[in-house]
Amino acid sequence: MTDFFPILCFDHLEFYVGNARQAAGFYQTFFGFTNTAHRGLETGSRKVASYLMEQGDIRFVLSTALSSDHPIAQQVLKHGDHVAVIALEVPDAVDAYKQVTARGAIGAIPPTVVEDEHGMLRYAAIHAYGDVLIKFVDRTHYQGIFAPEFQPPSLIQPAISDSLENSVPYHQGMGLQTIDHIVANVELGAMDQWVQFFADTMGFELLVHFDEKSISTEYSALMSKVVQDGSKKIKLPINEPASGKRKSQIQEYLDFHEGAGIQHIACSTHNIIETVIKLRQAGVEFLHVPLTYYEDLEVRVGKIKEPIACLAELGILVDRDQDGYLLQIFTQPVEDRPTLFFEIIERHGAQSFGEGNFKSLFEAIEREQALRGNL
Ligand code: TYF
Ligand code: FE
Repeated sequence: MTDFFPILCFDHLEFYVGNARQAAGFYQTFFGFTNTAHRGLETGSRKVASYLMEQGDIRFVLSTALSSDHPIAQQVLKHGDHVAVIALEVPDAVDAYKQVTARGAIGAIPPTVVEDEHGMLRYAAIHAYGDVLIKFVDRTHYQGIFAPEFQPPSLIQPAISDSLENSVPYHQGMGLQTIDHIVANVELGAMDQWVQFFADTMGFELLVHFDEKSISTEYSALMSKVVQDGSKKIKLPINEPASGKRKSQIQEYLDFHEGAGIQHIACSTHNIIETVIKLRQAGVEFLHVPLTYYEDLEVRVGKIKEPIACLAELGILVDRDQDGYLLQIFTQPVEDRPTLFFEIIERHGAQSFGEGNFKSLFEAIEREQALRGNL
């Protein structure tokens, strides 16, 4: 299959949150992001305050409403803090929008141009699963740090940026490099429609497919399909609940998130051991893996560069496919609702998603679900 329009990379993810200033502090302290730009009352933004958080090539924008009647406030009331926008950088946002809407995508923001002294930024957006928007951002004629209204924090918040410079060496943060994939949970029966949506409107292809049998454990079950663009840079797995003895982890998400949405963001690192040591030191909590997982690890995955004792101590999982191996680890949910979590991943050739770890992983998730009183 060929793409209907080129995609350069993930541009950013926008989170809608209840308190963007505090969320910025969380992603700074726990995950090692740096606040590189801000908009708010001080920069002339009267309705929304946003913090641009950067690490490696990853950009998160944390946005909050400044009044209760703003749509961001209403979406946060429903979902809690959540990922609301997947922004993709494209060479031509008008063309991307025309292509996808002509093929059936529902427009959310028609092609728009915003301008400041740094040039013209073009964008447009369409509706995807749940309340998530897919935004096309065209930076061809824009040289500013992020977007009009955003200013470097040092100009407006000397106290925060001073303390930042004295903290972690923040160009590297915890070593997170890129967004590897972004996973959505959708309602029972909706997965295939969303796979079809990405194929029909964006020309994405189906990469892999896991059915109930491959990933159902005693209690929890789910189905998953992965779509990706032609350049293989944009990988979007989509999960739906399947029936098991107890409520599927996907159903638990849907209940607490009140509908479909983003379940996890996988961030790549070149050195997962160093990254996880730093994240743990900062206070990030990960899923607990039983030590038995490591007993026959080398038999299952063969020779790897990393010392297994070290992986066991940190709770890092390993899987191998025909192209190589990968290391991965999952955080606990980062919200009070059991919704969004993060994955840290280091790929050594493998382009898959850790299927060999599904059983151990889902059993670990189920132990956490049980602690939450999941029935
Ligand atoms: O993205 C993936 O497919 C892997 C595995 O609830 C996974 O990270 C799938 C479902 C899930 C947690 C992890
Ligand atoms: Fe993943």
